[in-house]
Amino acid sequence: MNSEEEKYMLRCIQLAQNGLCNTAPNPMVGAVIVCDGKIIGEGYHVRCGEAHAEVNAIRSVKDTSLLKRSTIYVSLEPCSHYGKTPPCADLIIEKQIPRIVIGCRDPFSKVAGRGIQKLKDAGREVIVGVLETECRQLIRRFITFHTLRRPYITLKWAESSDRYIDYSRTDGKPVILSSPLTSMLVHKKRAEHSAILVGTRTAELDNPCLNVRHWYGRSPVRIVLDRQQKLSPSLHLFDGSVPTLVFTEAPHAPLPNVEYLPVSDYRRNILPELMETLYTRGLQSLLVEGGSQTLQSFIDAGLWDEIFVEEAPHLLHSGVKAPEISDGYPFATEYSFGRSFRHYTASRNSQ
Ligand code: AOF
Ligand code: ZN
Repeated sequence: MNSEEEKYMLRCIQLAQNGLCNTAPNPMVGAVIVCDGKIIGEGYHVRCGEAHAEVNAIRSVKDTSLLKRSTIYVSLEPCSHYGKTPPCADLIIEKQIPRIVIGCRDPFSKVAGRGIQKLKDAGREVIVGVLETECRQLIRRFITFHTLRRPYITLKWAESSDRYIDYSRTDGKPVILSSPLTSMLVHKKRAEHSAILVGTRTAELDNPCLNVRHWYGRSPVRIVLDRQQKLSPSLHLFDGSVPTLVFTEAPHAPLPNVEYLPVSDYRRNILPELMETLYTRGLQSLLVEGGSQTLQSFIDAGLWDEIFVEEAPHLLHSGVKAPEISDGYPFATEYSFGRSFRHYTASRNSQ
């Protein structure tokens, strides 16, 4: 640990992570209030629509007379606008907190530096950029959404040790490569995303539910590509239990909780149109679960931010080849739930 400031900022990040799964489309944010080298208040943004981190941290302080000589640490620039809640910068000014240490700037166009300016204009000492990389990493989905105007994209698949994917069928039966424990991990990932997508073939052959069952959390909006209306309305995806979007040229008869989005020209690449729709709908993150062709189209278009590949200890010898990531792309190997995962991170996220 390099400094006192980094220590408190790390605590902000820890607190913020409690909001994982509940803050989207808002970012996860944590705040700590320090007086005379002691933490006197802590808070984080619990859920979208509710109080921001700074508000919860200030509320938690017992002796409010101490605020006048405290420092507030916050992982994200305090907001300056009226959204679902009033501006945090105004509250900090009103409570006469003299010093503000910020992890990173807010990329949201209604804030984007105005929170910092407001605090400086009120004569407060403002320090920006403590553990900046870590604070940006914490809200990478939010940053990608607001700067690239598309959801943060995670691709995920399981492959055999000879690089066939789990949807391969040698005798007409599905081959299950994930273990019960790694399925839990998949459900955890689902709960962390706003939307989940599969291609036509996977929807048809696997009949997945794509909901969160083996973990705590909300099920993401389901998205299926079905250009030529091949899919049967009796599939789990159309059971109405979770909002579902279908990208198609030929809508089915209406089904409850299923929305059909027309694709304008079937020869064209569907992905830019898909990105635009998800952006307009405020769906901040997308998990793509297959199949191989759909995953490959995201890779080829450069539309991904993270990739998780579960390596199963099976040999399949034949089937559908796993997607290819260009040679020499760096990855880290992670061990979770007794299995090995290759984790690729697109370099643009560290910029
Ligand atoms: C902060 N502290 O804890 C969070 C911030 O609609 P609202 O009022 O909830 O505002 C949402 C925006 O506020 C969000 O897009 C982001 O720019 C900022 N989030 N700001 O000062 C927080 N969660
Ligand atoms: Zn705020």
